[in-house]
This record gives sequence, structure tokens and C-alpha cells, in this order.
Amino acid sequence: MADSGERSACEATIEMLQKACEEDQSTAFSRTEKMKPCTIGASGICCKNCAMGPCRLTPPKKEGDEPKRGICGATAEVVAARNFVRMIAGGSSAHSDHGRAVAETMILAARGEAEGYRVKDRIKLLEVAADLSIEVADRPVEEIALDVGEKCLAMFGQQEGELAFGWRAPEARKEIWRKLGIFPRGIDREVVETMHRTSIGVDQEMENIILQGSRCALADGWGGSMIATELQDILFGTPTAIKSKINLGVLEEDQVNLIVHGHEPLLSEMILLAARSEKMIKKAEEKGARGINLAGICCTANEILSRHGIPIAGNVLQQEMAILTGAVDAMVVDVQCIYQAIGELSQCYHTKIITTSPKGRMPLAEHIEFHESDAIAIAERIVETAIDNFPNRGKVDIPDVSSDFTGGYDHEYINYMLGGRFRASYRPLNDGIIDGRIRGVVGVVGCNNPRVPHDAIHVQVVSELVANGCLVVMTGCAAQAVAKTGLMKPETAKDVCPQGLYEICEAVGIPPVLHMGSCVDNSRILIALTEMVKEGGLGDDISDLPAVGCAPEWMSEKAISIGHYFVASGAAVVFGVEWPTSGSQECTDYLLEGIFEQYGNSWHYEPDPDKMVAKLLSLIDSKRDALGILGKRERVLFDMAARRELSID
Ligand code: SF4
Ligand code: MSK
Repeated sequence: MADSGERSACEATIEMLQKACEEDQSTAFSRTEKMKPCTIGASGICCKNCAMGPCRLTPPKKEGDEPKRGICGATAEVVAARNFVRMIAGGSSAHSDHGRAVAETMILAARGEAEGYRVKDRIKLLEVAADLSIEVADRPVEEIALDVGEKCLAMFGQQEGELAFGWRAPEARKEIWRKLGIFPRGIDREVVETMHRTSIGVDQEMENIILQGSRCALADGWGGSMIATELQDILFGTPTAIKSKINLGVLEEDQVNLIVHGHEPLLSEMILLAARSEKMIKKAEEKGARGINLAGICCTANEILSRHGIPIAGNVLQQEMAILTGAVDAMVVDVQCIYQAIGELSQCYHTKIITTSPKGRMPLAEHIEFHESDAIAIAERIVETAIDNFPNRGKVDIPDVSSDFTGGYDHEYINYMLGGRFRASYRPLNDGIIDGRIRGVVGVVGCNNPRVPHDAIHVQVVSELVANGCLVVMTGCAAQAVAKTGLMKPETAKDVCPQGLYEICEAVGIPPVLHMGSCVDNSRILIALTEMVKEGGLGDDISDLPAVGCAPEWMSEKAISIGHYFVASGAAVVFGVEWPTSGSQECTDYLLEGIFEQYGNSWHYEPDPDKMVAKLLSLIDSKRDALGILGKRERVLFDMAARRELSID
């Protein structure tokens, strides 16, 4: 296997990769070296949508050759567009099914049928109820919560009309959606229609296929994901700034280590309650442990970090690393981003993998099915399983690597911090952008992908953006990569920011990089962008803002759905790694350039981190120029010495 230091910028991961090598264990990193990607599939021009194929529509070998067509006659651009929007449908369905589960839990909680769940944020409930035109005056909280839950659940099966949360978007944006005919109707409807239109012999016009992809992606961002975020805030509390720690060093040698991994906080919130109960702590002590240490991986980690400050053991590529420490007594998983490989790996160490969702079972795992109606008892059973496994530990190797950071910056909290409790407002942010102290806002989101060095591109891109005066907001595994560097500590601002950005961070008490939560919480960024438009002075639409989205190390279909809902909402988006339609020049040109005319912005692809930073800054500056607020500025370039400084703890 290649030098571990080339595979990851994270010291704890490098240490565990060396251990994996010594103990001859397979990881996603080693499997990446053995599994070369199929270049035809990776470039989006392999169609297997019917049994006449699969058809591989590789470009003509020489000039004058006829372009290949599928057996049904499909062209490369149609196949690439179909594959692209099927990725959107996959991503949208994942986020949205998450949202559906939260809506169902809220209904149960409101009816008093889900012990342990209750409305925690009444103000947020009233705000959401108002947006959904639900009567609130003189009504008990439970009644309002029931109406909100039912109305949100109905959005999944809505057949006609406009998705209610879409009405939150700026007026100019809604008009674009209406003109293009892509204002989403029901969430499930858009996913189903996308699958139908891309099956053999239906939609055979590239642009029309992409339009439906946009409607499906918008149903995710302004639908399923937004429902998940809003209702989770109501049930579990809206996040506020909170300190925590990250990396494998948060595991404790003398405590029961229980890791929650996956996406939905419905279970992890209950596990947290159980793990903190005296009954469970006593049981752990009886087994010789000093206590119970709960930590998270992936987006579940982001959810319980944001609301409770629970430490994060690592991001998606560290799930196997955590097991390799030999210190994880149980890893409880629900849905999304859980590698099947952890089942087999757990057999070589003592870790118990516990699956909990009927939607996500795996071999070599114990299944303890989770139901909201009996959540506390099930959570206790899971915690007990971890406790009982504590005495079975063998050799333990916990890397002594962890970093402090501050998370929990949702859009309401940013609003409050900027303006204070009595004059909460985005005005100071907009003014900071207008007077040039903040060059622009960049949302850096998405996954890790072992096809590129783990965490390294996130860290380089974000550090350079900050050095060039950009405020960065982050979610998902990307946020966890950067949390390891110190850039998410308010006190770091003086060392890494230019004067203008530093003044704002210092005055408001924020770091230059804000952790905004999990993948579904990208919907918070949509609201923050909308608030900036409504505040005034930066144009009439999201497409006018000096704000860009970026996913440097993406891998999931969910990232494509997120990227596309940002583009369809008016933001430019830059992706790294691989461009999924690169086998069709026509489809790629359309997504990277052609759609600008319709949406006011487009996708961009740039895998090289240096060029990615240059592209992000030039996109921001072009918007500043159009707004008439472009001051002359040199780009701060990072040399090798500065790069070395970016090594992660
Ligand atoms: Fe081939 Fe057309 Fe079938 Fe796709 S739908 S596999 S291009 S015949
Ligand atoms: S967990 S979707 S690897 S961000 Fe949301 Fe991380 Fe990407 Fe999964």
C-alpha cells in the first residue's frame, strides 16, 4: 500500500493505517488501491437501464467515426444526463427519507406515543407553524406540533401545487423556478418521476432530463432536508455554539466506548439519555469501566455534537480506523455511509456492530431494531450490549490525537450573534461583505473519498479561503476534517485571518470557519443565503451574492443532490475528485456552462486544490464586480512551508 502519509492528512488515521498494514487488515484505503475505477462508468456513459445493454457509449476513436449509440438509440449526452439525475434521485431519497422519519416521530411525540420525545424548541415550532399557515393562537404545543408533523409528512405525497418550504426562497428565485416549471410539488413525486423519466424510452432530451433533476434536487433541499433539520430542531433543540473535541483520541481506554454512526439523531438522542443514566453508569462500573464514553462518526456525530457537544471520533473514512483501535465496545449504526466492511473487521477486534434500522441490516452485525414508540428501552439495551462487551477487549491502541473546536452554528444562531438578542440581523454580515472586510461566503461541504488524500484537500482549500478573507461555513465530513485543524476555534482567527475578517470574527466572537451541522443541515445554508438576500444591499437573488458552494472530496449521490439544489437555487458550485458526466462533452458543457443562462449560476469542476481556490475566489470576485463592490486584492498564495503548517493533529 502507498505511504500512509500520502493517503491521509490526519495523523490519527495515518497511525491506524500503519496498524492495519502490520495486522494485514483491509480498509477502504487499501481496497481503493486494488479497485481501479471503471473509466466508462465513472464518466457517466454506461447505461444499464434495460437488459438489452449495458451499453457503453465511449466517444468516437477518431474524427469522422459515428458516435456510438445504445441499442435503443440513446445518445451519450442522454445517458450521461440520465445517470446524473438518477444520482440526484438517490441522494434526494436518502435525505428525504430521513426527513420523513423525523416527521413521523414528531407526530408520535405530539400524540404522546413516543416516550422520551417532546417539543424542546417552542419558538422554532411556532416559526415553522407560521410558515406552514398553521393556526397557533391559544393552542397547546402538542396540537401545533401534531399539525406541523402531519403537514410536513403530507409534503412527501403532495401531488400538485408548490412545496411550502420553497416559498421561503427569495421572490426572484421562485419566479425562475415557476418560469422553468421546476418548483417542486411533492417530494416522493419528484423522486418517482425522475426514476420514471430516466427508464428506457421515456425522456430523451438532455435538457429536459436535467430540468426534472433540478426539481428533484430542490425537493431535497427545500423539502426533505429542510423538514429533517427544522423538525429535529423542534424536537431536540436548535443548536447554539458549543465546544467539543474531535479525532480518535476522544476514545477512552478505561471507559466503555460506544460510537453512534450514520445519520438520524432519533436514536442517538435516546442513546445519549440512556448512556447518561445512573443505572447504566453503575452497570459499566460493575464491569470495571470508569464510565460510558459516547462519541460519533459521520453525520450522526454532527447532529449530537451540535446539540450536546458530544465528541466526534472521526469522519466517514475513520469508521474502520475506530474499530482498529480495539477500544470501541460497540458501534451502533442506522442508515447511510456505513461501510459493509466494518462487519468483517469487527470480527478481528472485539467491537460489536449493532444495526438498528429495518432499512439497513448487514451480515456479521447484531440487529436491535429501533422503534420510536419504545425508544428508551431499546436505547438501554444497546448501551448494555456495549457495557457487556467491555471486558472482552484485547490490545488497545488509541492514537493520542484530538483537537478542540466549537460547533453548533445554525443560521438562527449566526443571526443572533451578528446582531445580538434584541436586534438579531444579517446586517453586520452584509455590511462586512459590502465594505470588503469579508470577501465572500463559501460553503464547503461533503464527504471524504479515498481516491484523493483524506482531509488534505478540505484543509488546504479552507485554510486558503480564510487567508484570503472568506468566511467559510461547513457541514458533513468536510466540517469534521477542518475541525481537526484549529480553524474552528474563535481564538485562531487572529493567526489565520486578514485584518478585516479578523475584526469581524473578534467583534462577534466566532471562528472564521463555522460548523453548521450534518448533511441535511445544508438546508440551513439555503436559509442563511436567503436571509442575506432579504437583508438587502447584495442583489435580489441568491445568484447575486458573493457566495459559492464547494465539495472538494465528495463521493455520495447525496453530494450531487446537494450540489444541484444549490445550483438550482442560484449558487455556483465547485466539485473536485471526478466529474460524473465527463464522458459526454455535450452534457458536461451544459451543466458547467449552459445552465448559467437559466439559473444565473452553474456547476464547476476542478480537482486541483490550488486551482479550486483560484476558481472559488474568482467566482466570488465576479459577483462583487457585478455588485460594484470589488476592491483590488491580491490572492494570498500558500507555498510549501505554509502547506506543511496545515498538517492536522
Ligand atoms: Fe442500452 Fe438503451 Fe437499454 Fe440503456 S436503455 S441499456 S442505452 S438499450
Ligand atoms: S456522512 S454523505 S460521507 S458528508 Fe453525511 Fe459524510 Fe458524505 Fe456521508
